[in-house]
Amino acid sequence: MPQKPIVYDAPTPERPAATVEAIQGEILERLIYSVGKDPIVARPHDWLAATILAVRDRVMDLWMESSRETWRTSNKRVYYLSLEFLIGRLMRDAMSNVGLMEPVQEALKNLNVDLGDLINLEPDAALGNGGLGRLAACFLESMSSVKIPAYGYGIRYVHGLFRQEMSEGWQVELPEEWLAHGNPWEFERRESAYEIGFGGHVEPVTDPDGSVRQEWRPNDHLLAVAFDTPIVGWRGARVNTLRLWSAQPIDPILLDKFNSGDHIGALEESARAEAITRVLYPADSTAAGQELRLRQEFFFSSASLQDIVRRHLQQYGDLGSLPDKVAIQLNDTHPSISIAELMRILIDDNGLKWADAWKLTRGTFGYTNHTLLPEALESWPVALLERLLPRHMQIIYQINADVLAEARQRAKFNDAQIANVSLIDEAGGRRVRMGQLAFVGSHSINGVSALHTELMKQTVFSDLHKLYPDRINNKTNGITPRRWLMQCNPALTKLIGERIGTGFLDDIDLLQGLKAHAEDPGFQAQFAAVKTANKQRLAKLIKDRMGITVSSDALFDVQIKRIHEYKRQLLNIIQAVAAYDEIRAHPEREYVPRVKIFAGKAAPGYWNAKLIIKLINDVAKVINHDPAVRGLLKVVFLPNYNVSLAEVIVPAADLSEQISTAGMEASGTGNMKFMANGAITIGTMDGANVEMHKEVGADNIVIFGLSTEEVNEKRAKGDVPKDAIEASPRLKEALESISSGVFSPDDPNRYRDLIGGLYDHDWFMVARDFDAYVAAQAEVDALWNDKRHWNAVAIRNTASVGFFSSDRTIRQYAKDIWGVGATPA
Ligand code: B1N
Repeated sequence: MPQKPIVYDAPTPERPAATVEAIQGEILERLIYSVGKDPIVARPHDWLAATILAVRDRVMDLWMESSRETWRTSNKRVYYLSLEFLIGRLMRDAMSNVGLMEPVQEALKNLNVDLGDLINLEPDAALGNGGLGRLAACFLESMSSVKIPAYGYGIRYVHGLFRQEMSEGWQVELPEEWLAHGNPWEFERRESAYEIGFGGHVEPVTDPDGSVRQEWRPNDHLLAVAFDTPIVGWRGARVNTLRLWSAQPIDPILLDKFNSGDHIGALEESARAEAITRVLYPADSTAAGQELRLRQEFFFSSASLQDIVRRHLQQYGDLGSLPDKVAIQLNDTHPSISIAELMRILIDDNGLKWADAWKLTRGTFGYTNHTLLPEALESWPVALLERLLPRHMQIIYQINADVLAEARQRAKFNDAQIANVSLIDEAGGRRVRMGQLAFVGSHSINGVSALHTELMKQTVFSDLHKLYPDRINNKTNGITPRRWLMQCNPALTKLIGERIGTGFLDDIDLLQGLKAHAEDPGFQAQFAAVKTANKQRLAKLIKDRMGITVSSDALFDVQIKRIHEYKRQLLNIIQAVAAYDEIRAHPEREYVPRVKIFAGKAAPGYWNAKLIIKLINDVAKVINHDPAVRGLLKVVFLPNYNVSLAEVIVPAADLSEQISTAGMEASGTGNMKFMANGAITIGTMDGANVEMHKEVGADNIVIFGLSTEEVNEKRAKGDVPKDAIEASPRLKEALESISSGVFSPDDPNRYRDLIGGLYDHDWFMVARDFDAYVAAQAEVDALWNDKRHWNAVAIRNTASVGFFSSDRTIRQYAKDIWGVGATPA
């Protein structure tokens, strides 16, 4: 018997104003009644949990109000599907966005607890690898801030991105344990569970009316259970939901096996199911390729789609209005099997006709591409899809047949073009190309910077772009200024407020007002003093963690990001070696004291990336201990880079290294964080650097190196790097010292192949860009020596960051792709 729903429409009980007293009472109440601890014996983790719960209660009020409003107004909802959400800590973000920082701090002080200590105790939610996952986290915060009804959908990995430790300079990966102390932010929703199938076969079934339809009979089932986390926007504008799926067995224990004595076998199903959401794949900008990864992708796509369709039917009762009420954004191709899954749900489960289902599907999906690197473009063997998702494979074949017919008939494509747009890659074992699937199943395909979007049109999607010329559009990435300026740099935020008023907190473009003060010596001195204090904090962290003393008077030169050959940490460290050689060869010259700071993780299977980490550490050991250097140069590799470490490093940076090979970094978002915090960028004309150059002006950024066209030309011509090396004695000397073992006396051949690659092909143009990079660094030195000029440029960077707010990005998605309202800028 279905139960009559209980309708309760009274408002949430009023909560007292957030005074220190009230908050103090609420924290104590949570400590006693939710954590179950007496204040006398409570340990730091208990206080953390109690504080989060008290903050969460206040967020809950807004959360209820937000979801009620969406039901009431029938506004369109946005669903952001992403295999990664690199959120970091949540407590400070939530407190700051709802204006609880001060009362909580005071309340805790009265209870003899330091808020700063608690903040540092909260584990990072590291459910992402790098930029793509962090972008999803910034977008969630912005969607709440500009009042878009939105849900993030992803996976609740038990283990987020691995913890990185160093063993004699080598990266070692250890499991990450963010859930070890429980997670007070999340709500388990046992009632929101969906069955997910794999394998089996497809059967035609005849309906009573005589029509035949396909039915998928999976032979392997498990459950997706929802865990919800509230995401609160700036000034509590709105609270949206991040819904993460956890895999659980349908039968937690197989009793017949247990009873027959097979105690391990009885748990087999449980272990197999839970394996799906156990760990995040640690590959960034490469396709993982294993079956478990495809299972993860389908698992969370299917659960999300079932949830979306259920909610839509519950509210509207029919699926014809799907594109009017639902926008689904695919964060790269990882969730793109969703397109086939929605088709299956519409046709097989709900009886729609193919053509109608296809129209609804395309009207609903948008796809964001984040990389053009060939090794990152996902494709799955047809045989694997046939085995795991036989019905989806059928649907993909049918979609492909339709697209190819259209390409031949309407666009008169030739065979090469047909092969290009086909969803099936026939070269070397048949594979399904997920990029092509995502493209044809979406009404909008966007790149993440102006340059990247142009390159999409010219390269991977050139023929699909010819077939559907109005689909590709650009949405340059952004970062949330709340986390990446206000929260991570409160001193700078305060200073800016004193100078131009606090309006910029709500309208980031008002930062432009700082330009008028860029040359003001008084303001410069204050700006520089904030930077110095941030540098002292980082210097202390470096001392505490690494035992290395660095001076906050030195130029802090920072490259923090995933380790990848195209990002060219190698170029940076070779320049350090060249600078080291020069200091020793010419002790009489004047040098700008520098600290080169690196941090970043390497994919566990990416040998050259791991070797580059080892090289940085080997070089650091030699340079940092050589008295001839006289402290003019230090090299530091900070282990275990994550969001929280970035929040300390970014505000302390003088120089931001954004030096990828032109054409290879889709956007970059670290570049924007540094800009906000008044670091000057040294970078190539790549990704969003191009737009930063435009926004801040050529005089306020140091650009060097080959352009995308020049890189392509050199690659096409088979130009030899040897000439560049022979022409640069500095480079030659540095390369020879590295490859001959000067920095690796214990294993002189360690870097022979790595450096050999530069002589051999130099795919990433390290040798070809070297002299230009050295010249650009000399420009940086000259700027540093003219402190008034330096400070003016730094201030202009902060002043120009407005365009790179993720609020701007999200408003553009809302208007151009999703067709939903947002609060105006
Ligand atoms: O996405 C970021 C961009 O700012 C970066 O330039 C881009 O490199 C990054 C497979 C990726 N692209 N592709 C990935 C991540 C994980 C994975 O398993 C690919 N990450 C990016 C945000 O747009």
